[in-house]
Amino acid sequence: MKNREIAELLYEAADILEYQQVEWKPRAYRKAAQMIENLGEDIKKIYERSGKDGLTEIPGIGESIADHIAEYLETGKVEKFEKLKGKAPSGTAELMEIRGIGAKKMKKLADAFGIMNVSDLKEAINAHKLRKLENFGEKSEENLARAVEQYEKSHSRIALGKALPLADEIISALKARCKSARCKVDLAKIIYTGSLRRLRETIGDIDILAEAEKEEALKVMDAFVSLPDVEEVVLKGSTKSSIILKEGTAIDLRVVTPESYGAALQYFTGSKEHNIELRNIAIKKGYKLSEYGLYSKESEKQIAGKSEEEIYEKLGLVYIPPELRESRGEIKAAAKNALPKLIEVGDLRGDIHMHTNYSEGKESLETMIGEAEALGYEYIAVTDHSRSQRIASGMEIEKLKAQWYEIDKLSKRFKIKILKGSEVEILKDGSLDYPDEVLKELDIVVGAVHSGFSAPEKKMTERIVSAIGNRYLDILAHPSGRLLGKREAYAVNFENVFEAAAANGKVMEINSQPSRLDLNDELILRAKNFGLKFCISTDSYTISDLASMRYGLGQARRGWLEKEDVVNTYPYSRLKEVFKKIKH
Ligand code: DGT
Ligand code: CA
Ligand code: CA
Repeated sequence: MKNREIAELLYEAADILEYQQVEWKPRAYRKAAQMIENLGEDIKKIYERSGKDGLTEIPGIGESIADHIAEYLETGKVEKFEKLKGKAPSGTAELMEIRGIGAKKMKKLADAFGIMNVSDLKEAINAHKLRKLENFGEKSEENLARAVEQYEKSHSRIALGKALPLADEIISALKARCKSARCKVDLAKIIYTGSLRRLRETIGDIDILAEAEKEEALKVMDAFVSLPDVEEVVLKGSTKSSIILKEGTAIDLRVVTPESYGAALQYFTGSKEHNIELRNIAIKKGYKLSEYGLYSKESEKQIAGKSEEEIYEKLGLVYIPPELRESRGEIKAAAKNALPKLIEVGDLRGDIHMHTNYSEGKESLETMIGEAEALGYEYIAVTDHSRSQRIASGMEIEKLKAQWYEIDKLSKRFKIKILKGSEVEILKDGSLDYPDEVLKELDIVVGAVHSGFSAPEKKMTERIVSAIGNRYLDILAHPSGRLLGKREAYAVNFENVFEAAAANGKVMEINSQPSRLDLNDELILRAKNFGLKFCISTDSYTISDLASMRYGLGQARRGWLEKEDVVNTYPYSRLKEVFKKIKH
C-alpha cells in the first residue's frame, strides 16, 4: 500500500510549511496524513477506481491535497513539495521531531547559528552555544541535549507497529512477484525473523527468510530487489540481499535450501545472546550448530536442520517460542520443561480500554461497539476521558451520564456486553477526577496519569500509590507513561507501585498502542513477581486501532505471561469477580 508513503510525504510537507510559518496548511496536511494512515484501504486503488473524486471523498482531503496525491501516484513526486524542500533546509523534518523544537525555535536556531539539521544542533549543544541565546538558559540547553539523545536512540530503530504491517506487505508482494509468469517460483515458506519475530518493541532492520532450491534462489533475489518501493540495493547475492525502502527501512532477505530452513530460521530469529547460549549447549553435546544445521562434530553429518523444533529437541530442549528468546532464563527453563504456556491471541475475550467521540475518539459509541462485536469479543469497556483532561475533550459528569443512557439503549441491540467505564485522570494530589458517587456507578475505572510528568520520583510515586489506595480504581493504565521515541517514562518507584497494587488487588494495564507498549516486557516480568494480574487493552481511538491488540499481546508474551495472568481472557462471569462494581 502507498498509504504510509503518502502520509509521510504530507507530514514532511507540513513540517516545512510550519517552518515557513504558513498558518493553516500544516494542520490540514497533518490531518489528511492521519486520515490516510488510518484509511484501511489502499489509496492507490481508490484513485484507480474513482480518480480524484474518490480522493476528495475521503474526509480531510480537499481539492488541492487530492491534486498532490494524484500527482504523486502518477509521477512518484509532487512538484510543489520538491520546490518547498529546496527552500527549506533539508534537516527541517528531522529537527521538528525533536521534543521542544517547534517552527519558531527552529528558525531562531537557524538564524543565530546556522543550525540546519540534528548534527548541527548537537555540535552547538556540545559547544554550549545555545545557552547564550536570548531566553534560553543552561537548563533549556540541557533539556534539548536530552531530547536529541532520545531522538537518536529511537531513530535508529522502527516501532513494531510500523515494522510488522510493513513486513507482512513486503512478504505478500514478494510472493506474488515470485509466482508471476516471469519468475514462476512458489515461495511456500517465507517468514520474518530477527527482532520482529521476537516482537521486540522496536526493530533495527527487518529480516526475512525464504526457502527455495539453489537454482531458484537468484530469481527470488531478482524479484526482491525489484520490488516497487526500493530506494537502494545495498547488496545482492544468491543467499543474502539487502535493500532500503523509500521510506527508510532496511530489509535483509536470506534464501536457503529446505534442509537448512529450520536452522536458518532459528539462527536469524536470534537473539544473538540466545544463539550463543544455544551454541554452547551444542558444543557440550559434541555438536556444531550453525545457520545451516546441527552437525555431529566428528562425522560432520547433519543431525537436524529442516525445522526449528528438531533443533531444540536434539539439544534436549522443549520448543522455545520466539518471544522468549532473549537469554532471560528460557533455555534453563526449557531444559526442565518448565516454560510458561504463553497467552495466545484466541484467549482474549474483550478489550477494556477504548474511546469514542464522547471524548477524544474518532468514532461513535455504536460504531466502536459494532466493530468490537464483529471481532468476536464477549465484552468491552468504553472508557472515555474524565473531565479535567480538557485537551482530550474530557467529559463532565452530565455528559458521562448521557453516555450511560446511550450504552443502556445500545445494550439491548448488541449481544456483546458493554461495560460503562472511564479513563479517570489521577490528579496531582493522587485523588481521582470524579467524586466517589460517580466512580461507584462505573463498571470499570481505569486510572491514568496525563500531566506533571517531570515531578520528582517521590512525588509521582505518592501520587500513583495514593490513587491505587482508592477503592474505586480498578486498573492502572499505561503505568510508566512513556511514549516510544518521544517521552521517557516518568520517574516512579515501581517496587512501591507494584506492592501497593498487589495489596489492593489492582490490575496492571499492558497498553497496546504501538507508541506506548506500556507496561513493557521488562516491567511485566517485574510486576508478575508481585503476583499482579494484567489486562491487555488497545486504548483505541479508531476502529482500526482495535487491531493493535497483537502488539500488546506480543509484549505480554515477551513478559512470560500465561492466559491466567491476563484478566481479559476470563469469561464475563469470571471478569465480574475481578471487577466487583460490574452491575449486570
Ligand atoms: P535488530 O535488527 O537490531 O532489531 O535485532 P535483530 O535481533 O533482528 O538482529 P540482526 O538483524 O542484526 O540479526 C538477525 C539475527 O541474526 C539475530 O537476531 C541473531 C542472528 N545474528 C546476527 N549476528 C549474530 C552473531 O554475531 N552471532 C549469532 N549467534 N547470531 C547472530
Ligand atoms: Ca533485524
Ligand atoms: Ca538484519
